[in-house]
Amino acid sequence: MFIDIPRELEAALIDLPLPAWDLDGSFLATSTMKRYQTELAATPRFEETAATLRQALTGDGGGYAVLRLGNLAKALGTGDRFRRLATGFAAEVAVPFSPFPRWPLWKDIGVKVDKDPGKSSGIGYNAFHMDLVNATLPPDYTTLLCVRPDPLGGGPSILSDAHAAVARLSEDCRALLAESAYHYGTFFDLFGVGDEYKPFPVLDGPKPGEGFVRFTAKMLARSELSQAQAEAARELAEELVRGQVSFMLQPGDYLIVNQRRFLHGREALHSGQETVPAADRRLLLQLFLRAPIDAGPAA
Ligand SMILES: O=C(O)CCC(=O)C(=O)O
Ligand SMILES: [Fe+2]
Repeated sequence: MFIDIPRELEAALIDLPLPAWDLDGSFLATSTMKRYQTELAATPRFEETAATLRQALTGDGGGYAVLRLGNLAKALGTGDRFRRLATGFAAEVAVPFSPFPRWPLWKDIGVKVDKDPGKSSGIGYNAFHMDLVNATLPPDYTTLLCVRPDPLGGGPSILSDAHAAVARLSEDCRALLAESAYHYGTFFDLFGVGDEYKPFPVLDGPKPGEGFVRFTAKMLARSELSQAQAEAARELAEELVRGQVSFMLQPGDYLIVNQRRFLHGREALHSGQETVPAADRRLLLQLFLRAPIDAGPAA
C-alpha cells in the first residue's frame, strides 16, 4: 500500500516549522505528540492522509504502508526538519519510542561489509522476521525511513502477511508452532518492550488470526528444536516467501509495518558494496512505535 502526499499538503509541510521533540524516558513526550498533532492537523488534507495511513495499517487485509515523502526529502534534505515531519506522521499511528537506551529515537541502519550478512546492516538476504521477537512486548510497529537506496540497485524490501501464511499450514503444523519451544537472540538493556521471552511460542495469539506471529527465519539454525518443531518453522518460512510482496524503497519512502500482522525482511544488496564509499551506501532510519493500550486490538 503506497500513499502519496497530496500536493497542497506537501507545500504546507515544507513550510511548517515543527519544533524539536522532547523525550519522556525512551518515549516521545506527550507534549510533543500533542504539539505535532495540532500543527499537522492545521495543514490541508492532513487528517484524511493520516486516516488513510491508519486504515492501511489496521483495516481489513492491511498491515503495512509506504508513505511517499520523497518530495519533502528533496525540499528539506533528510536532517532534523524532515525527521520531525516523519516523526509527526508516525505519531498519528502510535507512540514513537526507542528500545535501545544508547541510541537516539531514530536509529541508523547503514551498510557494513564485514558484518554478518543476514543481519541488520549486513549486505546479504535479511530473511523474514519480526523485530524484537524475543521480547514479551515487541513494538507494535516497526518503521523504516529510506534516506538512500543501494546505489548499485539491490536490497528490495520484502513483506508477508503472517496470519495468511499461518492459515495455509496444516493443523498439526500450527499445533507445533504454538509450543513454547523457540528462542532467538540476546536480550539486555532494552526499554519499553517488556522482559525476555525464552522460550516462546511462534503462534502467540489467543485465537487464530490474532496476536503476534513470533517468527524470525534466523532462529531456524540456532534453536534447539525437535525435528518436528524445526520442520514446522521451515514450512512457515516457505509460506511467508510464497505470499511475499517486494518493492524497492525510494529516497524519502517511509515504510511502516504493523508487527501484529506482517513480517518483514530485505533481499540482498547488490554485489560490489566494498567498491561503494561508506558515505554513499544504502541508509535507512529505524523507529519503533507502541500502540496505546486503550486503542483496542491492533490486529
Ligand atoms: O534493511 C532493511 O531493509 C531491513 C532491516 C531490518 O529489517 C532490521 O534491521 O530489522
Ligand atoms: Fe527488521
